[in-house]
Amino acid sequence: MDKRKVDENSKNEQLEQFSEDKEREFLTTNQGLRVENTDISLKAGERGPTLLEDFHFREKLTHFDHERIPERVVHARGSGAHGFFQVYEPLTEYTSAKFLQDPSKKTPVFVRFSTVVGFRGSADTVRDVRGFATKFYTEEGNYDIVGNNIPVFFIQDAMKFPDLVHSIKPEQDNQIPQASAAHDTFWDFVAQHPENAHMIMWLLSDRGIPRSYRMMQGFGVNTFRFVNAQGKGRFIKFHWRPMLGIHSMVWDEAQKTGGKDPDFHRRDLWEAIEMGHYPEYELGVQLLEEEDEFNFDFDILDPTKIWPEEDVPVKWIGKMTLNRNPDNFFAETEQVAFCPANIVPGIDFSNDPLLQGRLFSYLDTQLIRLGGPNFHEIPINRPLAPISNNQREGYNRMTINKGKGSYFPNTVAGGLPRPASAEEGAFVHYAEKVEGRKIRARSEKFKDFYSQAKLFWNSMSEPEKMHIIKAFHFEVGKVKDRSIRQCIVDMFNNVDGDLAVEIAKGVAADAPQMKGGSPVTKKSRNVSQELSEHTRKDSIKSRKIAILAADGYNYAEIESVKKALMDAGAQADFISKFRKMLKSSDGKEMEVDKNYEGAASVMYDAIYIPGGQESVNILKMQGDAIHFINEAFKHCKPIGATGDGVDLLAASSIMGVNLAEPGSAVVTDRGVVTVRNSSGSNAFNESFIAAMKEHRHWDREKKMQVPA
Ligand code: HDE
Repeated sequence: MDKRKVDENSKNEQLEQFSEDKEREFLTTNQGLRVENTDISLKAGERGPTLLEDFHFREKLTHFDHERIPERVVHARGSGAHGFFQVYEPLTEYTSAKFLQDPSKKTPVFVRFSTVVGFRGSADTVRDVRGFATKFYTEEGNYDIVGNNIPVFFIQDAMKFPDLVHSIKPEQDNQIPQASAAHDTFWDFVAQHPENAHMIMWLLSDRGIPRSYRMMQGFGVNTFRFVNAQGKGRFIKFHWRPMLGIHSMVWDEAQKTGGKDPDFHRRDLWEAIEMGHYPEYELGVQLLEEEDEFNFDFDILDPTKIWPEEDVPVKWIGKMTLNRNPDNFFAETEQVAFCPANIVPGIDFSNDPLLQGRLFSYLDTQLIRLGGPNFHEIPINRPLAPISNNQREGYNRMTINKGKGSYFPNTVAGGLPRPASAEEGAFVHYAEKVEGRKIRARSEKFKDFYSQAKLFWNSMSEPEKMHIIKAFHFEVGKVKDRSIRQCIVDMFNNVDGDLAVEIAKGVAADAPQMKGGSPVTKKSRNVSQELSEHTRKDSIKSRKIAILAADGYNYAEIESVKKALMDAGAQADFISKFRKMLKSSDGKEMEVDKNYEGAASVMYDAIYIPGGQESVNILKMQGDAIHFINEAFKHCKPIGATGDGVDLLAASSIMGVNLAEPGSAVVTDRGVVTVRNSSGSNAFNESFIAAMKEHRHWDREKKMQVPA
């Protein structure tokens, strides 16, 4: 009988054993000694030298001096959350993994989202791949899906990872730029590795600047296997899709947010969980029969390729809910150690050469980062399944192994612990038949670098294409070496000739001498973020709205709009020049949440301007208010105005958009929703909320530039 049991609360209960919030009355040393003073060091006389004898002073400083551990070599900047995972139906046909059998079972999880390139203190909103790593604390041991928000990778073989990372990190002479790929060494690397082409298309698309960790997909990237109890294996790829849909920022916004609120994604995740808007993601798998391994025009082991969903549909198998913020960032989010080799029976690896290298690298990196081989004993990393083996000692060993048995086989401990059989729950490697010569090579199909890059390009909507071209202009435009810029234009001419011409225009390079391009004409719907069926636009839950007003605003209008937004699960901040009580035209008072110094349009998903003649007249004279509106417009965000508030829009730089006339019904034009007489009117609220569900109104971008 397998006595291992796990439920939704198991991990929290385990963590609780290591948590400390009691016995806090007196300050003590690490030896438990109560101290009488922790502010002034022990000295020989009031003005004399500090004494070595002051053990409390020395302990306090020594501990402080050692507080830092090395940051992750990649994915240093991250944010974590606890939650649980529940499978929709038993997956017995495909896998024997126990946490995928019982829909009533809730398996605890810890997720860490991250950027890749930036240092630990870098901004969240940079253009980058996002990490999406999940640790499932299953009854059979920890299982980790260490994925990204982009389904392919830069390189095909783990051997190249150090080269890739060295090239994209800040340059080695001056450590510039921070958290950015926009520099010579990275694009030099790209130009010399055509296998990057597909990944670059994804990275320069809107996927590289997600609106929120709660609104991005996740992918296992590498090919894995499901193996059922009968030993039948199938190739799989993992997918996560957020229940809030997939949404992004615009580039100008992402850059400004990096300055105004570098913790934007961390705060967003934290606040959503605190408010009870628990982020949810469905887990899916693409399943491929072994007999179909060679039926594709790409190699299914190549991590620079997707399996188009039209060819291999995703089966959605369960849902993850993140419902608890960590208690201590360092103890949990910083010390959590993920590893793609953390596996359970029923799931297995493939020969994907990137994955094979990853299986080695993660454990190796923890040895230095977490200071030795016992990091599995750190509370966040402890499995819920009991650990029992003959590994001993090492830095920071916590477990007190009793008795004399520390080897196998033994007689001194009754021969225990002993290996288990498959029936007893042991992991038995999938008995894949492998033969070959020792060579440094990869299969022929790995060398098709451009077909899927073209598939990606074909699948983009018009706004998405424009964003990608602009991203090339930004990234490659920053490259100083002309020959590298030219190489990039020539490289992407192999993807699409028109794209190459457009890139060349913005980066001081020559258009290709002859327009080239891959002949692929196929599209794949879900590759596009805008057109994807996973991009849901059915809710404004947890979205943030800025209400701009000054003394003399129309109280009734604000109340009506605010209530409608709250009812729909959104939040509103009242913003004005000063943080104070603002008086409405009819003498009511409302407290300002943020002043213009502390708030910016980039922190909000939409803005609303209420009426009130006096308020609008004041705002018209405030550059900050006008800038707020222009910038939100430029970033394609929904803007609503009622009553005299419409006059403020007219006074801004927004042009070419229809605004409501006195007496007219609600007007919605490119996400700008206006009405002149709205007190108590639901029509405005409904239209404004509908505009917000769209997230962004890209049709503004083409012609309507505003100075902001
Ligand atoms: Fe990682 N990666 N990686 N990676 N990776 C690390 O492990 C590595 C790759 C990913 O929140 C490191 O603990 C190699 C692909 C995530 O803690 C390190 C290769 C994917 C995280 C490492 C890859 C990822 C890491 C650094 C190429 C998506 C952060 C710190 C073969 C499927 C996990 C650490 C967290 C972290 C190695 C490529 C995802 C050095 C050698 C592909 C989400 O071990």
